Amino acid sequence: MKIVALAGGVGGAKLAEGLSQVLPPGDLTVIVNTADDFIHFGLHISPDIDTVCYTLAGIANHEHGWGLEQDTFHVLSSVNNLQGPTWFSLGDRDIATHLERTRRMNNGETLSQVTESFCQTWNIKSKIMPMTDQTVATMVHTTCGRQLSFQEYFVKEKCIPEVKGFSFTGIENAFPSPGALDAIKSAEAVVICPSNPWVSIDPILAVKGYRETLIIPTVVAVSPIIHGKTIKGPAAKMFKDLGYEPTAVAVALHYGELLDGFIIDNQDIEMINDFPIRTIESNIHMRGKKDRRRVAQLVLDFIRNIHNP
Ligand code: FO1
Repeated sequence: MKIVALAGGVGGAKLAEGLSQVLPPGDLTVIVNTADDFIHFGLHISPDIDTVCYTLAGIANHEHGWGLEQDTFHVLSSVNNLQGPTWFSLGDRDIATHLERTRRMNNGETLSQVTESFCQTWNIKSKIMPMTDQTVATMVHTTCGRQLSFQEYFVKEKCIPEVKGFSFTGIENAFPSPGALDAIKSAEAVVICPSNPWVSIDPILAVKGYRETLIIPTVVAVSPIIHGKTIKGPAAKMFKDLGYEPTAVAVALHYGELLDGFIIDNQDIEMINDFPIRTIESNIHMRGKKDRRRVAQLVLDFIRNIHNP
């Protein structure tokens, strides 16, 4: 069963890894948000691409969800001694990824090409592709009138400023990565991972071509909100800041007509009749590898059920 997953960082990576466990090698394509990418110390950092790759390669830091397992922070500590910026924690081995990515991109390789090559090195069997090879940057507009780059908002300011909206700089000149639309057209289904709808999935959908192509396959989403909260990240706070109740229903309404099916947590069972589309409930909290496999299997069974009711 050929599946395309749309993913952001930690939550998306967990389900993508589960899907890679239950699907035959090569049947999974993960299209990853790159609007969190930024240049830091002159290095091209692609946090969500790296989180998805490290997770599928089994080398992600379990505690944080991002970065590499057992990494050290000697470079960051030396930068600190020199009074340089340390708000973004780059591990020593993680820095090698950014150095080599930047070197290759400065030599003319695209982010897709670099990602494909890194995936081969890390022995990742699924296809992981950036949403676009062009530069797109999420800007967070705050109620006090400031405009922050995503990592400034997320890491430096710890998601504290109240949000009034988002914009994606460069989106009008962005195109889907080579092969991304073909993967969607030939997929039996597209899975929207439990990633942040506002800043992980919306940037992907805003790249011209994706939304129109998603009309072709069956599209199912897994709720990133369980019982009014997100497992990780600011999605629930963003819904609140923007004037919505942070619920699984709000997520489904946000995606609207794009969806053919939706999966919510069993803690939200009381709202199961409030959804405008076919919805199932289960335990969707992914604490470890087994959970990711279980939720991925649930997603595939749901898709089969939509295809053969
Ligand atoms: N997130 C943090 O909250 N603090 C950090 O210092 C941090 C460093 C970092 C380094 C490399 C990387 O690939 C990701 C990193 N992240 C960090 C996570 C990242 O900023 C966010 O998870 C994503 O952008 C949101 O999906």
